[in-house]
Amino acid sequence: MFETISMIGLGYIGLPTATLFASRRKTVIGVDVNPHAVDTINQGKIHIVEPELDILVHAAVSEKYLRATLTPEPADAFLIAVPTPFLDGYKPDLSYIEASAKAIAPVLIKGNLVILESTSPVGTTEQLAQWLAEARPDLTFPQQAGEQADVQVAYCPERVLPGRVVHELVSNDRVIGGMTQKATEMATELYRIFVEGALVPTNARTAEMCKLTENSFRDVNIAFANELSLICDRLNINVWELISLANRHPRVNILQPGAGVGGHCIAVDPWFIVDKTPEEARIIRMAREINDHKPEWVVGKVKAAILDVVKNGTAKHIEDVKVTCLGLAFKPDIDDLRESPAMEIAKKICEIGCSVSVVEPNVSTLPASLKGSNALYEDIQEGLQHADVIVVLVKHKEFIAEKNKINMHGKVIDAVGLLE
Ligand code: SAJ
Repeated sequence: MFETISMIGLGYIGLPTATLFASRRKTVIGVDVNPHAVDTINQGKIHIVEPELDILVHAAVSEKYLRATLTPEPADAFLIAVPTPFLDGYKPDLSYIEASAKAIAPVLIKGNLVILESTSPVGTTEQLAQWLAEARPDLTFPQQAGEQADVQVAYCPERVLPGRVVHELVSNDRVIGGMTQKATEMATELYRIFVEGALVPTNARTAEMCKLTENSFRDVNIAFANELSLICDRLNINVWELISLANRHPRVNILQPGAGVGGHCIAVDPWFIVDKTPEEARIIRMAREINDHKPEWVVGKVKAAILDVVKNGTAKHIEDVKVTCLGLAFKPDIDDLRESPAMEIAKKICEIGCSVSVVEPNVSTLPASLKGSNALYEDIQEGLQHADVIVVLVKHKEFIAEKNKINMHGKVIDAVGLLE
């Protein structure tokens, strides 16, 4: 039934998904608005960093199962995996989904299946079907013709972890939320092509909420850990020891406090729930606020440590104090600096006017957003040398290896429990 599959959006989710269909000998047409991505993929290379993906893309392109293009072409199924960021005031921005709907509408034919994969506020799949119907009054869609619709529409979110995308796309269970029973059945058949995990049927709205719920659950739990870290600091208790003790209870499993919550998912998705139900989503909103406040709290600790150094006479002026930031990525052992609380903290430390050294073993130079600041890119040994204050922002394996050395230096503000 599905021989030609079109993937709209060839990013962190779209490209691996397209490639997995291609690896099962389906003809895949990948569509992206970025000419650089399209060219790179057509050369059998990748424009993103993800283990195993380069080999798969190379094979899929050279065997002619995968091809990238800027404009959609007819296919049996269309999957949309485009960004859904938020605008000012945490309002969801659905413009990429709308643009995708308008781009594929002209090539839709009777019997097609359209699947939305992008993380979206509840009701977006219905909105997508509406955009498609407006563009193609000659075809019927689920909101008009239900099971008999010419084009069926479903919501099927991914739940993969960056760094493990290829493996998790195949093995994770997947929620399949059709706007109709027919859409759910068609989407199940489609994903069965490469998914080995369970394909669990539901409706589109529940599937949309399920994705948001998973990431909000994690955000609320991290907020609990971050709040504990503030409470323990005030009460002079070691939060890492406290959590490890409490976690010995058979029904307690507290997550780890950190420098804040970064990435493009957990720090964004809960706002989609808050936006729809602001009065009810109280704990979800507060968790976001607690996690967003954590970088500022860490900066406050650094400021206090700098003043201590000046007061103790180790340095005469603030500009003579060397602060070393260990880690800039949004989580351990990756090179992704976007939406990173560690990065936000490093920038704010630069504004204090002290001398700043940044150590990030996963990148090779000072990141563009720190260029023009007083930050200096150093390796771990240089960074530790003459450091008056060390701020541990990410638990990279390179830092764990130097734990003892870090502990011996100056004043350490350990936001991630590296020294524990
Ligand atoms: N973090 C903590 N403490 C913890 C765990 C994480 O502070 O105990 C921080 C990390 O340092 C990082 C942030 O949270 O800054 C998010 O990292 P993460 O590893 O929890 O998650 P992501 O954003 O890489 O991926 C999440 C995953 N969702 C869940 O675990 C519920 C992934 O499965 C989703 O597919 C992904 O979001 C997504 O695309 O939505």
